[in-house]
Amino acid sequence: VTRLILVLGDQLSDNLSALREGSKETDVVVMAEVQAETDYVPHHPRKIAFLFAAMRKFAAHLKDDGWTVRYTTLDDVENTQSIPGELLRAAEATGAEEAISTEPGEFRLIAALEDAPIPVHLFPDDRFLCSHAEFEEWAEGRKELRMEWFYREMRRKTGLMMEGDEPAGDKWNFDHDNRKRAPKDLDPPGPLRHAPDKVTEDVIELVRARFGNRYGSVDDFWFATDRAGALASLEHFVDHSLPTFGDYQDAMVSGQPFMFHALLSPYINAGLLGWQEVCEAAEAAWQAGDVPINAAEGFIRQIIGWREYIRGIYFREGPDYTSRNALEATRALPDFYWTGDTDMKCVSEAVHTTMAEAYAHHIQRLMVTGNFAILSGLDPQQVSDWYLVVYADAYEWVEAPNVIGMSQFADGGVVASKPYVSGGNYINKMSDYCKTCTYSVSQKTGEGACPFNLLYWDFLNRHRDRFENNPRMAQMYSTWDRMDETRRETVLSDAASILARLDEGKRI
Ligand code: FAD
Ligand code: DLZ
Ligand code: SF4
Repeated sequence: VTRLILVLGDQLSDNLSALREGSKETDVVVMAEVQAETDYVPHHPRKIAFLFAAMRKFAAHLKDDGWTVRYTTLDDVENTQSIPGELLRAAEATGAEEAISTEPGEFRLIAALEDAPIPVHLFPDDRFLCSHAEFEEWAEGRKELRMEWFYREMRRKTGLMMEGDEPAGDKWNFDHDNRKRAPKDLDPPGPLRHAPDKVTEDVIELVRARFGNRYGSVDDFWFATDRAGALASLEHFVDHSLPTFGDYQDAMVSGQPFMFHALLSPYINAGLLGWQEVCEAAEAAWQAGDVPINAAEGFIRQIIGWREYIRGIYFREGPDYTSRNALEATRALPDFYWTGDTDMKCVSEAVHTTMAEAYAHHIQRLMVTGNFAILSGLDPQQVSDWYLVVYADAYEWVEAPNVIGMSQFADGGVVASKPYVSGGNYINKMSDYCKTCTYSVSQKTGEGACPFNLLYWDFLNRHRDRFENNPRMAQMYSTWDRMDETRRETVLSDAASILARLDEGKRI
C-alpha cells in the first residue's frame, strides 16, 4: 500500500529517518511550498528563496534516485497552502491512507501534523548527535544545565579531538586564545558565492513577485542551494577562514559582515550538511597542521556543543518556552529593527547587514541587537519573532533558546547563568563601530552619551533584586554603588529619557 513521505523544507538530507523507513517502490514523497510556512512569521525573502531553491533541487535529486515525488510550487493553483492540506490532497490523488515524516523542528508543526486529516507517523530526527532521551538523561537531576559539561560528554561520545579519554592539547576549551580585536588591515576571505542557476533564478523571481515588499532583500543572492554547493562552501571555509576563525570570533568591523565565520548554518540547519562531516573536516585540517587547535576546537564546540545543547533545551523545555518572560519586559520592538534607521552605528550596521544578507554573526546577534533589546526591556516574544523572521538559519528549535534563553534571559536562567549585557565599552573593545558613531562611547551621561552605557546601569538597577546576589554580577553592583548619588540619578534620568524617546517612536 502506498504511504506518503512528507519531507519538510529543513529536511533536505538523504539520510532522513522518514526516507530510510519508506520504500521507493510503493511510497510517494510529498514536498510543498506553502504560505502557511512562508507567513507564520513573515520570513526574510532571501531565506524563502534559499529554501525553495534547495527544496526544488532536493526533489529533483530524489527523483533521479528513483523516488516518486509530488512537489507543489507556491504558485500552483491547486495548492491548499498548508502542509496538512497538501498531505490530504496527495492522499486523495494517490489513495494513500497514512503518511510518515521525520519530527519537525517546531512544536507548532508537530501539533499540526498530529491533527492532520490523515494519520502521520513521526520518526525521530536522528540527524542530530544527541537524541531527546539522551539529553533528558544528561539533564536529569542537574541543578544547572551548563553547555560546557554537555559539550565534554559529546566530545567523549564522538571522540572528536580526543586522545584516549583526554582532550587533545590537554584542555577542553581554548577560548582563552580566541577573541582578539581585529587589526586594521584585516582582509577576510568571506563565504563562497554561488551564482544562481535557472532553478534558483526562477525561485528568486517568484519570491520577488510574492514577497518583494517584505523586510529584507533577495538581490545578489549567493547561497548554495544543493549539497554539492554546500560541500564546496564547507571546503572553502576550512581552507580559508577556519585557520583564523578562533582569533577573531568576537570581532566586529564596519563593512565586513562575515569576518572569518563559517556561513554554514543555513546549510546545516536545512539538512544539506551534517554535523559529523563538518566537524571531521575541521578535525582533519587541524591534524594536517593547517588549522591551530584553538580554531578547530572552537568550531567543533559550536557544532557538537552549542548547537546540540540548544536543541536539547528546546525539546526539554516544551511548547511554553517561547512565551516565557522572566524579566517581565513589555516594551514594543522599535521600528529601527526593521529599518536600521538609528544613530547607533553598531545597531544600524547589524540591521543593515541582516536586511541585505539574512545573516549577522553571533556577536552582532548577541551583543548588539540582543544586548540592546534586553537592556531596554523589549518584549521577548517580539524580539524572538524578529530573529525568527530575519535570519536564513532561523527555525524555532534553534532560534528560541538562543533568543529567549541566551540573549534575553526570559527563561529565568535555564540557558545563561547571567544575562549577556554590556555597556558600550565591550562593543568598543570588539569593534571599530564607535569611531564613526554619532554617540560617544566614552561619555557616560548627558547629550550624546552612548545609549548602551546608560541603559546598562538602568538594567542593573531595575533588576537588582534578581541579580545582586549572583556572584558573577557582584562586581558590577559594587561599581554602581560606589558611584556618587547625583551621578547615579543623572544616569537613571538620562536612561529614562532614551526609553521615553523609544516609546514615542523618536529617533535614537
Ligand atoms: P559560526 O560562528 O562560524 O559558527 C559555526 C557553526 O556553529 C554555525 O554554523 C552553527 O551551526 C553553530 N553554532 C554556533 N553557535 C550556535 C548557537 N548558539 N546555537 C546553535 N548553533 C550554533 N543559530 C542558528 O542556526 N539559527 C538561529 O536562528 C540563531 N539565532 C540566534 C539568535 C541569537 C540572539 C544568538 C545570540 C545566536 C543565534 N544563533 C542562531 C547562533 C549563531 O549566532 C549562529 O549559528 C551563527 O551566527 C551562524 O553563522 P555561522 O555559520 O557563520 O557561524
Ligand atoms: C521556513 C520554511 C518556509 C519559509 N517555507 C517552507 C515551505 O514552504 N515548505 C516546507 O515544507 N517548509 C518550509 N519551511 C520550513 C518549515 O517552516 C520548518 O520545517 C519548520 O519550521 C520546522 O523546523
Ligand atoms: Fe554602539 Fe555606543 Fe559604540 Fe555608538 S558609541 S557604536 S551606540 S556602542
